[in-house]
Amino acid sequence: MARILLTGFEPFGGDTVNPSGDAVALVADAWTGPDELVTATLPVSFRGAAEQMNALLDRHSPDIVIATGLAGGRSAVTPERVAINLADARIPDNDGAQPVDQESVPGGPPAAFATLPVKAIAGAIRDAGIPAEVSYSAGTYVCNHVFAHVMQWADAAPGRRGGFIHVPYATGQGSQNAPELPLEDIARALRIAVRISVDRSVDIHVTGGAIS
Ligand code: PCA
Repeated sequence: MARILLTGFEPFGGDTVNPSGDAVALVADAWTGPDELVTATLPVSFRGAAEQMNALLDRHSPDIVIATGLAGGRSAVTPERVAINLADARIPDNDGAQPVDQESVPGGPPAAFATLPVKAIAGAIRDAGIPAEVSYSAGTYVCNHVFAHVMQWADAAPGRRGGFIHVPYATGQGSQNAPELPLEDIARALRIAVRISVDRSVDIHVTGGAIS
């Protein structure tokens, strides 16, 4: 039996809702096991989110961590392939902090790959009729920052795996004609991501990648 930590985020940047936190709550409500699921909603704060994530990792010692957040404007559920060690905030976080060109993990490597089977996850979500694709940039804001911390933890000991999934706005929540998905589909996609991550530690060998 695996223990999975699944997190979402609070609203930020003028939004009153964040589909990542809402979808994680739906997954938690309907979870039937047998694997153990721990969920949390993180603050959109560089300092607070990293501190809370590190505390959750210490407290629960999960086998697998899947952190999730909103990428408003994306039309698909996007498992992220790589975390970069860079915090460069276009807007202040919810605490008013706005780091520029700082390392997320001081002294850490410039980048770290997710150790979730991102191609298999994207494929399985698409098979369920929900748009999904692997992404090669989680940005340089709080999501990437948390992702970098998750990967520092995951890469520090054998048997730990981690990654990040960005989700679109949920229906009725997108601003300025931004693409949206039903919240229940986002939750379904996250359930699939958990299942695939538990079932396979090695990704499928299929072509992928992006030109830009
Ligand atoms: N999305 C932001 C931070 C919190 C969230 O849900 C991001 O992509 O960095």
